[in-house]
Amino acid sequence: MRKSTSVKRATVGRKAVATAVAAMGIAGATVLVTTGSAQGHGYADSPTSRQVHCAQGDVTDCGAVENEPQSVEGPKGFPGAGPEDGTICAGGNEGFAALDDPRDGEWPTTKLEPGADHTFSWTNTARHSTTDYQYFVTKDGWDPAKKLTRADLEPEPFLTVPMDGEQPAEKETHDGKLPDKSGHHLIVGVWNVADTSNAFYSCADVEF
Ligand SMILES: [Cu+2]
Repeated sequence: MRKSTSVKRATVGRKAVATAVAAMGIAGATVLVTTGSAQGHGYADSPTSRQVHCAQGDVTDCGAVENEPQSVEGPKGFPGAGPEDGTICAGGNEGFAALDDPRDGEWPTTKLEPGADHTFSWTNTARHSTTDYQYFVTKDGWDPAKKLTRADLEPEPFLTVPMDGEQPAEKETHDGKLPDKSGHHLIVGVWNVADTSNAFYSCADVEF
């Protein structure tokens, strides 16, 4: 199910790493104080996640995540463990609480065809040894004007990509099928790191 990375994309990815590392020199101290976690290291960009909208500036007043969309890291084990309800999109980080603010349901959405093939992608600025990637979707009747809770999500991920401890690519892609849904939903991407107790969380607003 995994797609190989083209040379061109890998080059772009490497440039992004250099930029992120440079930015971390400035922001690193703040990161350690606010989250206590290691500098971090990846985000979902297809479908477009909330942290990408914030980093690109098409959504404003997001706070710290605008400069470090790759740092939305929290405890792994979702949904049994992991970030608490209402803090899922921020990976439980108070400093990134803007990601859980429902903004009256006005987050920009990516238009998707229900049940269609989709290439999910992540930009990884540190290529942690990985257990798997998982993708969850909200249940029918989810209210986009409320903060996300576990009970809002279908209990099983609609896509799991096992990695067996492998390192992901800088531009990691997963071919899968979209869930058969209609209307505004949230897709929650979870990157479960193999050799730490953490995972990375990315919420994407979509319109089927
Ligand atoms: Cu990291």
